[in-house]
Amino acid sequence: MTSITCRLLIKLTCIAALLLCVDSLLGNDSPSENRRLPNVVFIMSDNHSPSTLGCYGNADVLTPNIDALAREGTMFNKAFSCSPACSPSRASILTGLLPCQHGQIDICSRSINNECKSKPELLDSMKTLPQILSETGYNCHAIGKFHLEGKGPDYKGFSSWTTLPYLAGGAPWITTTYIKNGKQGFAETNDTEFFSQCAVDWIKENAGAEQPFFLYLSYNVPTGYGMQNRSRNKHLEYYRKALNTIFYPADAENSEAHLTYCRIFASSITLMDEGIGSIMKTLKETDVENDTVVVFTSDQGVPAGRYGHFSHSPNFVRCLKDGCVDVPLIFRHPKHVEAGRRSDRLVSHYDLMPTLLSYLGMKGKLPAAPKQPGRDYSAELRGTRIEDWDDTIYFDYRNWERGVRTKDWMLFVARGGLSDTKTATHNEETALYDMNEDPGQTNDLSQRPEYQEIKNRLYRQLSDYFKQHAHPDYQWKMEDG
Ligand SMILES: [Ca+2]
Repeated sequence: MTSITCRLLIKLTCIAALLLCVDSLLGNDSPSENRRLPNVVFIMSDNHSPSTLGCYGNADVLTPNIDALAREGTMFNKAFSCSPACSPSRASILTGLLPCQHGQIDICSRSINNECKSKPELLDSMKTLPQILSETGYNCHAIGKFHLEGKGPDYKGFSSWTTLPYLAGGAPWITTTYIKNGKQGFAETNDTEFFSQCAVDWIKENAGAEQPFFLYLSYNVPTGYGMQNRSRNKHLEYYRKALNTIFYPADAENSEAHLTYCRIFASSITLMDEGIGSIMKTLKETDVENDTVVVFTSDQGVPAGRYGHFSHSPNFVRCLKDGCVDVPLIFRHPKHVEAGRRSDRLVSHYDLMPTLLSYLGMKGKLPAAPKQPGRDYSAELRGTRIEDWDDTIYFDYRNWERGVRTKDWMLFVARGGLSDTKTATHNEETALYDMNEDPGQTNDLSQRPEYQEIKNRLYRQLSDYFKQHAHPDYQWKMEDG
């Protein structure tokens, strides 16, 4: 028997297994109905806080297609990335692990010092969501920004891809240099439109296959204010007329420069939204709309004027506050995910992999090691409020800053100074916020005597958590508080 025949037999066996078990996995009441596991279209924007989406309350930015996803699906009001930077967040989504576990602790090829260097070999040794899905019979395809160190998309579980050069965080935006299955190509089109078209074409080619698919579509917008070239975005003219004040309730002044940034930012979101609309139309036309779970989120947030900062401006900072780590999160799967539901559960990107695997009936496929930080909130997708959910999440940035957030409190600890203070005054610095009284996180209580007890309790909680989870190379010698 040839190796090709062997692979074909294994693939057919996987598909047969999927067909047999799908009804019980999805909780379907009619087990005689012979259906396969659903496709998954995972759509991710770049540097995109929920505040610039209509469904999250923004009245200025046009996002009719993302708003429709929210209307027809379940939306999370309190979803967060565990890092404020692209590469670590993406690695956490793909592995279900904290940066201190998967080793992609900062943006590609950047480090503060030796202790804060990413470990590509560690990331490559971690099992990824597309690897697990492909082993279970899924056809996994990646489009757009990849931005991970180590080996390329094929080693992360994708059988085909059209992405930016793997380490590239951004692009010229007006044209697209891409890597298609290992070979470089060039397109004379705005890359948002290019990636949308790639997704539409790929779905058309694969929707009729027996094999379910996992499409990972990673846009590289809206990214930073003012980064996209304005000449190729057809929506900019609309925002020049319609947007006359900066759209965020920001701490930044309503200057012409900030307004220009906002218009470019908004037009890039609307262009992406238009692409998402064409993808949804394609799912419908290819008759797989009801058999496809669509997930929309972003890799992490962006200040967007909050704290007076605009991403990638000269004053650019990353921090662990809202505006840097808050993300939109929407799931849509007709007749399975409850439509119009809003969940207030506090969830992190590291919860996504266990949730999706559980939703697909593959909870047992979660890797046994390293210790999984993620929790399964798939019941929330089915319309059940999880009463015993622990509304506590953790943050981890470049082995330099860590944080814990509960419903009531948020504590940051940084070695050498917190990012947003910009000054390193001593070896370890903390900030504590009362999330009920000060949801904007402007009043640091960490030095106030009356808050020492809560600060110390959270500090111990944070320290214990990272002792349990961090790779030995990323262990801190945190004091017990
Ligand atoms: Ca990003």
